[in-house]
Amino acid sequence: MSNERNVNGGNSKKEQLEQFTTDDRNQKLTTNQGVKVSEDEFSLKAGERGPTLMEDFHFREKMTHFDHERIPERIVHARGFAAHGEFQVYESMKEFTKAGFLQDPGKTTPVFVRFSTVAGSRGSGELARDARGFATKFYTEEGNYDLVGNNIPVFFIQDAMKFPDFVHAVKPEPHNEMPQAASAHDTFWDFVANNQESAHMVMWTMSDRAIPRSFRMMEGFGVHTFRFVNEAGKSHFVKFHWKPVLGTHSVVWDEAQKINGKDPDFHRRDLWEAIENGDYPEFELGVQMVPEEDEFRFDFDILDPTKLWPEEDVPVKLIGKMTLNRNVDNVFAETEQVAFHPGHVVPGIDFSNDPLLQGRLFSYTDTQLIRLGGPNFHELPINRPVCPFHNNQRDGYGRQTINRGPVSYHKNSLAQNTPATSTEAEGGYKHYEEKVEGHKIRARSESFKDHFSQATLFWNSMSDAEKEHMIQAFSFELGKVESKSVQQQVVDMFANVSTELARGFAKAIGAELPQEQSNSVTKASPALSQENTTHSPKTRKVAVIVGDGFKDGEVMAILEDLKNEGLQPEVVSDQLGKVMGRDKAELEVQHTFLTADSVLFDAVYIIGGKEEDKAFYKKATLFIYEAFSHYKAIGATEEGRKLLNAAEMDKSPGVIIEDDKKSFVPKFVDAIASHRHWEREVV
Ligand code: HDD
Repeated sequence: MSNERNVNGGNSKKEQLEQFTTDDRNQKLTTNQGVKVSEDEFSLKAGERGPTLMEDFHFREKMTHFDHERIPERIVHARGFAAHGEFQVYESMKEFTKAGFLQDPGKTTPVFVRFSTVAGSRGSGELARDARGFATKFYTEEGNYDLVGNNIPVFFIQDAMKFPDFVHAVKPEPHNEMPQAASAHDTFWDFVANNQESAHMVMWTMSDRAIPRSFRMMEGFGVHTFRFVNEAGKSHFVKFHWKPVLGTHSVVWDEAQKINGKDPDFHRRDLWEAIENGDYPEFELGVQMVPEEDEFRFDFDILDPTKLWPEEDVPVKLIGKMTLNRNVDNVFAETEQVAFHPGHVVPGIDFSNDPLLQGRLFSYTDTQLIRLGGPNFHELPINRPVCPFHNNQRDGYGRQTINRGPVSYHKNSLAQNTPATSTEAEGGYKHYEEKVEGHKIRARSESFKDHFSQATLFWNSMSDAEKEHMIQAFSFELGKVESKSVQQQVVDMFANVSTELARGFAKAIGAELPQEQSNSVTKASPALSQENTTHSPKTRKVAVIVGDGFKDGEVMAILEDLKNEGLQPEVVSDQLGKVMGRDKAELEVQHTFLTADSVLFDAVYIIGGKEEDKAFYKKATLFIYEAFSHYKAIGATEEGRKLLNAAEMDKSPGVIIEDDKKSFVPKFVDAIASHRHWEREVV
C-alpha cells in the first residue's frame, strides 16, 4: 500500500490497482476477520424453529455490511460508465505549457474516463435528452490532472451561484418526483425563460448532440477557458477539446425513447463491448490557444462559459490521442468511487476567472466529502496518484495510510522541516501571477450580457435536417409543459435566436407566433454541424434478418466481407439456434425479434427466408420499416428484396439492393458510413 512506487510508463496505474484487486474464486469463505465460515445459509438459532441468536457474528457482519452497501448518488451525473486507457502527446507542447505529460511523445500517461448523463438518477435510461459528462483523470508523474468536461462546449449559466437553482429546475419536480431524466417539464423551461443566459446551451441540448449514438462518437469539451503556462511563465488562454476518431454521431429522438425501453444500458453496453472486442475507442485531444495579450480580441468575453471560440476563428490544434483499452474490474470500486475535480491541476495548467469555473473549484471536494464519507477519498485505489504524495494531513474516517513518526506539522525541526516544499524549478505548483484589482461586488460583467448571438450562430450552422430535429425537440419538450405562460415565454425568448425556429415550434404547441425579428447574426461555424464530421463504418452494428430455408447465394461471403470492413453483423431471426440455407449454409442466430429491436442496430441486411413463412415476414417487415423510418442504411440480396419492394422502400436513398457481392458490399458499407439518410422521405 505504499505510495512510494515508481512511475512506470502507461501501466503504472494498472499495477497500482492490482495491489488492491482480489479474486474470490477458489478461495475459502471467511468473515471479514478472516475466520473460516462453516455454514452460510442458516442463521444461528435456539432450536430448529427457534429465534435467531445475537451471538451469530457471521450473520450480523454479513447483514450489517449489506445494510450499508449504498452510498449517496452524485447530485448530478449520477448515471455514468467508465473505462481505463492511455494518453500520448503527438509532439512536445513545451512552447505553451510545462505540464510534464504534454512534453514527450514517447511517454504514455494512464487515464480513467467516466461518461455520464447529467439529470437522471443512477438507474435511469442512458438515452435521455441531456448533456453528457466526459471526465478524464490523467495519472501523471506530477500528480493527477482532471479534465472534467461535457460533450457540449458551453453551459446553462454564467455564475456558479446559480448552479443549485439550475439543477433544482432540471431534476424531477420535488412534489411528485417526475419526470425522471428529462428536461421536458415546467420547472426546467420556466428556468430557461427566466434565466436567458441559458439560450445557447439550450440550443445544444435541443440539438442532436444531446442524444449521442455512442460515448465513442461524441466530442468532449473542457468548457471553461483555462490557462497553459510555460517554463518562462508565459500564459496562453486555452480551451480543451476531445475529438472522437469515429466522428460525432447521434440517434434520432424517436429511437432514443425506444432504446431507453429496449436497452436502458445501451451506451455502457456499447462502450463495454467495443473494449472487450478490441475496438478501442480513440479520442484526439485538441486545444484552442489564445495568447494572453489577445484576451479582448473577440466580440464576446472569453471568460463567459456560455460562449465558444468558433473553430474557424481559433483553430483546434490536435496535440495527442487517448485510447480506452481496459474495462473496469468492479463498477462500484472504480466508476462509482472515482472523484473528479476541475481543481486537480498540474504545473503548466491553471485557471481563468470564469465565475462558473471558480465556483466549481469549491463544489467538487465538498460533494466528495458527503458522497465518499470523509476527507480520505484520495486514498481510494482509483483516486490515488501514481506519484508519491506526502503531507501533514492526518486521520479522518477510513484512513488507510499509516504515517510513521511524531511530526505532522509544518514548520518543524524534529523532521528537518520535512515533508519539504518545492521550488518552482523542483516542480512546485506556482499559481499564475495574474494582476487582479477591483471592488468587492456581487455583479456580472456587462461583457457577459449578450445571450443570443452565439445561439443564432449555432442555429445558422445546422444542416436542414439538424434544424428540423431541433424544431421537433422544442415541440416535444414544450408540448410536455403544462403552463401556457411558460410555453409562450420560451417562444418569445427563442424568437431572439431565430424566428424560423421559434415559429416552427410555436405552431406545434399552439402558442402565439412571434413577430419577425431582425437578427443581425449571419455568421455560421461549419465545425458545429455533425454533417461535417468524420464518417466511418467501423464497429457499426448490422442486423442480419434471415429465416430458415434462406437462399444461400453469396450470403456467407458477404457477411465475411462486412466483418472485414470492421462492421458487426449479428443475426436476427424468429428463434434462437441455427438457420439453414437451401444449399446447406448455416448461420447461428444471436437475437430473436423478441430480444432485439431495430433501434439497437445501425443498419439492416435482409437475406429473407422461406416464402411461405408468413410469421417471419411479418416480424421482419416491422423491424425493417422501423429502421427505414430512422433513416438507417438497408441492404438486401436475393429474396430479401421482396420485403423492400412490398413496402415500397426499394428506390429510397440508403437502400441497397444487389445480388452480386462485388457491387453490393462497397455500396452498402458506404451507406452505413453515411450514418443516416436524411434525404429519405419517411411516410
Ligand atoms: Fe459539474 C459532477 C461537468 C458545472 C458541481 N460535473 C460533474 C461531472 C462532470 C461535470 C463531467 C461528473 C464527474 C464524474 O463522472 O464523477 N460540471 C461539469 C461541467 C460544468 C459543470 C462541464 C460546466 C462547465 N458542476 C458545475 C458547477 C457546479 C458543479 C457550476 C457547482 C458549482 N459537478 C458538480 C458536483 C458534481 C459534478 C455537484 C456531482 C458529483 C461530483 O461533482 O463529483 O460537485
